[in-house]
Amino acid sequence: MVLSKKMEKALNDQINAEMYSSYLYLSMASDLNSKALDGFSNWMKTQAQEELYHAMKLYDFVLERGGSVTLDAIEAPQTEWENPLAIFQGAYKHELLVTRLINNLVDLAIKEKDHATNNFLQWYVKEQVEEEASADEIVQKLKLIGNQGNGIFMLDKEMGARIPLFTFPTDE
Ligand code: OFO
Repeated sequence: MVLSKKMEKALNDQINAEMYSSYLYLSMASDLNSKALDGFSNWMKTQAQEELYHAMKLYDFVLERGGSVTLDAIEAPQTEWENPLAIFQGAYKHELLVTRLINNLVDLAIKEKDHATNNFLQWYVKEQVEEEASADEIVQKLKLIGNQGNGIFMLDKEMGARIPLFTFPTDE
């Protein structure tokens, strides 16, 4: 069964949303870096890589189902935030929005009786539970320790240990 035009458009929109997530997190990573929080920045940069992976998974699925990928402009993200807590609150809020988008896609797949797309999207449903939880966990920790002092130094170290999904040859 080939993708319906409506489903194809909705999946294309989701590719754009995931690319935007990647942009947003890259922008947050840059701001964290300028706040001398290299570990937080590393965590966020890795998150941006994950979003690119989410987009590429959709991209491959659309093509596999005989659809076409039409890339749209990616909105420019915010560039500066007040403090790390504001950044992670923003990331958490953004993930809540992405969960709503994924749920809408599932609703459409069910409405269209497109079982293959519904099955494919379940990976994202599960992933969103993790995405929300990991952003919220950092928000809660930042609320406990505040935006400066020893606590943030320790947490920055912990977040610096997150291993990137991929590295570039120039990194070696
Ligand atoms: Fe793609 O999960 Fe975050 O946005």
